[in-house]
Amino acid sequence: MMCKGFVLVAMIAALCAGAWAGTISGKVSGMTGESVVYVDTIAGKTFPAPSDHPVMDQKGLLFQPHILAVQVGTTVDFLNSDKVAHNVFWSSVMQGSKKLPGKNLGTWPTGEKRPFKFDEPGVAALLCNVHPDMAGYIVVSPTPYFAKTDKSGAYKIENVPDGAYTVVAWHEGAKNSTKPVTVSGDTKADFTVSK
Ligand SMILES: [Cu+2]
Repeated sequence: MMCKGFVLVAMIAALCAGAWAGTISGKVSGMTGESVVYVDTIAGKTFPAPSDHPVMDQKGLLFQPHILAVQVGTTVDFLNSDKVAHNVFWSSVMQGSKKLPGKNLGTWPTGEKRPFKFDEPGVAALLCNVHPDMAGYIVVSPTPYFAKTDKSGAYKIENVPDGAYTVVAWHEGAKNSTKPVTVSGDTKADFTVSK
């Protein structure tokens, strides 16, 4: 009796989980390389800031990774793994066409890292004033529902509650591509980006 009851509860739980949690997957095409796809701000919803600190490294005279996607509220640790001093600055944070102030974190030697908390969604184009060729991006998603594509443009965002959203595809040097997506279980959304 108890055993049957447990099985029933487990089945209901499994059915409910299937109905509530979906994925958004698809492909970003039009320009080559990685993009970031994220669910835009959801009216009336906020999310607790993540406690993990992803690292943006400066290594081999490159920002690594070239593109780092994080949820709003995340503290990023900027690390210098090179033998030379590096600087980190961004001249603005772009929210679509809206420009928020930038930041200069300063210049520091090998092995040291400096944290910075990204409190606003948007995109920070990272530069180093010691090495003008260095460039990287922090893409700050307003929601926890985001993913970086692979090099072919394929992406998958997991654990998105069923519902209607605006989904944005960001690509370096392109205009944002935005579309409404209604998530119900496994949902497909493809994007085309252009300059
Ligand atoms: Cu540098």
